[in-house]
Amino acid sequence: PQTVYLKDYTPPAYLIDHVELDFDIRADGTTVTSTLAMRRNPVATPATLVLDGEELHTLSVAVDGKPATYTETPTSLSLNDLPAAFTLQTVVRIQPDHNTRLSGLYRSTDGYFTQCEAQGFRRITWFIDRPDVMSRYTVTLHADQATYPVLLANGNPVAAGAEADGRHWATWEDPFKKPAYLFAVVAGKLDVLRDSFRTASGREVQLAIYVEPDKLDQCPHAMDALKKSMKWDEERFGLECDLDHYMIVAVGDFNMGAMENKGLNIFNTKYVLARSDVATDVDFENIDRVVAHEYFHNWTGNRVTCRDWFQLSLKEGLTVFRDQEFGADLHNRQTARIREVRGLRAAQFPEDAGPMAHPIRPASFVEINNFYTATVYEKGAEVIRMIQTLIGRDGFRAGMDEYFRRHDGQAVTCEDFVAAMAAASGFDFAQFMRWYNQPGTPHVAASGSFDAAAGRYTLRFTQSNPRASDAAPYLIPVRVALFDGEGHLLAGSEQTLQLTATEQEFHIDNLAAEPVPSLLRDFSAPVYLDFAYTPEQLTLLLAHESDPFNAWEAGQRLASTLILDAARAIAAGQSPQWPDSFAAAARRLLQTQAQRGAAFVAEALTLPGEGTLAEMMEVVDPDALHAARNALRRHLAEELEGEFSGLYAALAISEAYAPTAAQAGRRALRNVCLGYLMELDTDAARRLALQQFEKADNMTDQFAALASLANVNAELCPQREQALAAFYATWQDEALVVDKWLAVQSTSRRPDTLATVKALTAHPAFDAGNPNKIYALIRNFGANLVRFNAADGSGYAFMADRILDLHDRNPQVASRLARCFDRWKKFDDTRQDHARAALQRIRNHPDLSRDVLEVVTRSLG
Ligand code: HT7
Ligand code: ZN
Repeated sequence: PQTVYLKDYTPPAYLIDHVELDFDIRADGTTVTSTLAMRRNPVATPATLVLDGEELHTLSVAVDGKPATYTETPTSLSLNDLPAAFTLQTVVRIQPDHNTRLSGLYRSTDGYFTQCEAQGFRRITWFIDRPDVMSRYTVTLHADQATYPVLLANGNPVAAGAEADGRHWATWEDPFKKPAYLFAVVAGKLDVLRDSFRTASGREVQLAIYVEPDKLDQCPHAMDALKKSMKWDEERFGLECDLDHYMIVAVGDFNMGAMENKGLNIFNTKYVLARSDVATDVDFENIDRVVAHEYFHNWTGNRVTCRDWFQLSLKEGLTVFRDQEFGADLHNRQTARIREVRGLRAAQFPEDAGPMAHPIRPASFVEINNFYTATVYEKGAEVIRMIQTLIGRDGFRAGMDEYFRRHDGQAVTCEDFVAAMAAASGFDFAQFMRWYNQPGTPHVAASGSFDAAAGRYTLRFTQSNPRASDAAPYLIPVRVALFDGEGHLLAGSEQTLQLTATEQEFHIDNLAAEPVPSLLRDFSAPVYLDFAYTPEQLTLLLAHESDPFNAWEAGQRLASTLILDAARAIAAGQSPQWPDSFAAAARRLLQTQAQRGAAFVAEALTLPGEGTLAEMMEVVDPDALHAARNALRRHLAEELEGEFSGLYAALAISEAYAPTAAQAGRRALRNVCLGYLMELDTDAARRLALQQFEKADNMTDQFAALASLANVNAELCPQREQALAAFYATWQDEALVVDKWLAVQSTSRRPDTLATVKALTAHPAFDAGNPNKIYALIRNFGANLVRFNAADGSGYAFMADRILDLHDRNPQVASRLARCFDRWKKFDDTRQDHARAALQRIRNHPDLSRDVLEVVTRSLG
């Protein structure tokens, strides 16, 4: 397969001013008639017109109304000798009912849906399918009226009517120019929840959420989130909705989370449907964030879009940053930041250290779908956050204003964005641009020394990039503060240091005694930071640091050291040792929950994940690591049983369920307590979990109880069997809850998890064509460090089978599964041999999809 390079970008030879599309949707196929008003691009060198297409059956091609001569390959249609401006009409037949890739126009249970980002539009009609070709669209849909009563497209409805044979039609017009990836149509039998929003300038926007029949009672939260997002964007960034109609359509078959098509967002049901008995607090919060994310794209992505797909982080990093800020304002800023960093360390840091490492703006790709990654999204958001840290919130807002003033209606590059920020703030971002172009997570080693005579504290920093040893030094903002030995913040010590060189030092004067430095507060840069903290210093920061992130971070550092030491001991056949000080610090944390907030304490008591810890090991021993982490959990449970039981009782909520930050925090901490009590492996704890499972009036508590029971590895655990069976019996008709049931089994610690997962692939609950089911059961198993990386290679072999089973049917999802192998080279030789064999078996498969081939080739490389 061909590699595409950023350096080869050239402007399109032709532009398309207007697109008229007619969809004749029938059971045996859809006929798409496309009429394009085209002209030569004045800034491009004249060339053959090459249109993109995939799985299209061409019926006719005409230029200015006359049949045209053209050359067709499976993926291109070329025409020569064209006038400067002309109308190109093509008629194609497509088969959405057989489109299992869920890209282009495809069938799902309740009708027809589209997904065009990144390159799905070419699966609908011949087109110049690239984001810098922006056009106005008029779209007409024809379909059977009884089966598909709802006909939607981007923009505004302009006309509709009935046709012969019980069919009907509707025409939509989008007043905004857009790239083809933002195109969408829907034809289905759907219920709708309607509302409206009055913008700051007084325009009325009609809002609608379309869902499968009988799910309207699960829509109000998403509608609420939409209205909150619209208001927030006006208040924080002065950005108003430009549309008359803003529609969200939920579909159960969807490769990713949601899609920001102009005025017609299409969402995975997972990010729309919620009711307290079927969705957890985390689900509610995710819905807020994803609804906001897609809405925010209307400005950062749609009004100003990407010049080419290498610039993907231009819209995604910025929009993730915006949805993070919205989520922090709406819920809990402290824990939002902690969770963002937890997620970054679990997914992006390993990616940046593995075979798929790439800068937030990649220099090349084989398949663009492989670059919708944690790096482009989450590290991209961290890069935007660093810009805000460097120029301040007001400077950042001024930069955003300048960005829209310069580029509204254009397809631009990351340089354009940063140039607007520089112009508005006067800050020099030349060195900062390296964050866009270099892969890998920088390592920053810091050390401190105190000159008592001079009252001077010196902080020394060295930065390196193990993934790219030739990488030039980054501009790294490091937020710091100093504390005295009693944990008091030293007045005036809070500042943002700018690291710019490989080695650098900073002096802080007028100090009476050696301070305790708190470095990288609020996680001010996406780096690994090493500092030889003593356990006492970390305990002090955990108890006293006023920056919640760094207080949490101190606890994570303490726990990581203990777990990694314990893993080494276990591997050497010894018992782990736990200092009394750790349980004592945890006890103090529990005692301060009223002041510090339950949500914070819940996060602080959650140990670093196995994946994050594995990154810190030279050679990963998943069994020892798993045993060590669980042993520390058990140690805390034994030491703090009384506290956990007491808090569990005290945190019960008597008022009606609401997914508020306050209630969610209490539930989170209460369920952390339950989780620790379950580590005791007692019948009393299991009965408590079963009681919570049975009595819960909300999914958060029911699911937390189920998850803890699902881990029980006793010969006989009636509570476990009872809860799993009851959960499925109750929720088998709620697809998203069934996903939870699958996930809780595939993430289980139990040694028989692979056998369970295999058995579940044959269960009626599983559907090998549905991405949500595949992610719930198969990808979650791939993230189960100890079970996926079983020493006998059985996890790898199973995953290879699933990938080969799926690669042709849905390459995007298969390719995401292939990413489960990313870190295979960090394991011992035996595991590596098994993983290599599995990867080679995949790679050697004839006609392997481009998506999977790219991932597997890089992995083996
Ligand atoms: N911009 C959207 C990306 C997306 C996507 C990409 C490839 C394949 C399927 C997809 N579905 C959605 C989502 C977002 O970031 O808002
Ligand atoms: Zn996005």
